[in-house]
Amino acid sequence: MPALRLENGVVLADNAAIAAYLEAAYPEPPLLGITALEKAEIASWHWRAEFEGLLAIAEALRNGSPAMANRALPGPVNYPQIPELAQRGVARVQQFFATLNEHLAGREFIATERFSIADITAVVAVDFARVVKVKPTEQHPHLLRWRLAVGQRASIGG
Ligand SMILES: N[C@@H](CCC(=O)N[C@@H](CS)C(=O)NCC(=O)O)C(=O)O
Repeated sequence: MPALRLENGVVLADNAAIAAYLEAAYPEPPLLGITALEKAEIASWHWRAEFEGLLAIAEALRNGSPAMANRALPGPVNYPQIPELAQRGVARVQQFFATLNEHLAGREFIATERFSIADITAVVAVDFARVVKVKPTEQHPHLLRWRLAVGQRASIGG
């Protein structure tokens, strides 16, 4: 997961490939930035949401959940869980929440002045973190305000 099957039968099976395809096929509204600097800023925060957010959650979940026994990494090869990585993953998710909260102080969006793929991936990470029992609290007022605002969009929800 994920996978997108196109009308011509081609299956895109990577998030990065799907995002690149959708932006090229449907450029309005732009989600990857317009100017060179916007593209760089969005790519940078998108990378952080994936690596510091989603991969930290995956580290915690895949190394801690009995349902993921022997599935510590995705893909065709089985890898055993390392319990210490589950603990480290939770700590990394908490750090990611703190980083996002600090970054969002006085900002409407994660990157640039417009909604972008960085907001989409960050929402997914913040919401998905509940599977490892990490949720935004009153310690994250800027993160909560941003989550409420982007949740007004029909494509995201509260
Ligand atoms: N190449 C994919 C990998 C995504 C990925 O790691 N997906 C995980 C969870 S969403 C998965 O497929 N897990 C199934 C498994 O572990 O067998 C991408 O970057 O989009």
